[in-house]
Amino acid sequence: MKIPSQFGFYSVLTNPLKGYDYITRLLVDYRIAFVQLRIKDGSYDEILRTASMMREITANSSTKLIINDYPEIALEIGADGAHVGQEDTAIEEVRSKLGEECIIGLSTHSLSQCIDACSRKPDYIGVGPVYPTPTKKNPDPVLGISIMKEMLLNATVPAVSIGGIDLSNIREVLDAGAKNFCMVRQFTQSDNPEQVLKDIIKIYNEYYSDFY
Ligand code: 3NM
Repeated sequence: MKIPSQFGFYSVLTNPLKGYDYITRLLVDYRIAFVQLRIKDGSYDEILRTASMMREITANSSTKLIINDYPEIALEIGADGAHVGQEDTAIEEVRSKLGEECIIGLSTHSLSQCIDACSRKPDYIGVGPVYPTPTKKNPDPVLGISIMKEMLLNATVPAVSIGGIDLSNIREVLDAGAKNFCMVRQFTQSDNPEQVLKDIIKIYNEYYSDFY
């Protein structure tokens, strides 16, 4: 397997308050396994420039860089991987463009999508939204903890829980067996993201001692 089944915090960045460069450096310093660039309303050039800058920061680090929605940018800047949604370019096409070495993630929003996605052999799947989220423009119906749990039990590739997860409910997500999670808004929109990151790590280490 290209990536471990347990990698903890997977950070997705959309308009981070402190800037893409600051947050990416922070994630590298704390050895966070993944940083995903997810710009929904930028021009191709802006996304390309931001992605290149993040590539420089993550190069030779243990933090893998994933580009959301733009596999061609992932290819151009030599990112570690690409993430696609259910409506985006089919994973088979992305795989043939980016090659076997590339990490490819696929979002799933129901048990049937989870089972179908796993059969198409992404390197990991997203499972969400676990809770209501204002971060995504047209979010799929909320899964809740019990459907998330069912999806995690049925996933045959590494899975990362996403959607509405914050410091107030992360223990519920971990209690249900999630080993990997995203927390977009609370982390990226904080004026003290380092403190949020420390809090995330502290809680995660309560469940998986000395993971970080
Ligand atoms: N994907 P926050 S939910 C980017 O359901 C994204 O696949 C989702 O942001 C999915 O942590 C989501 O701020 C937004 O709720 C997550």
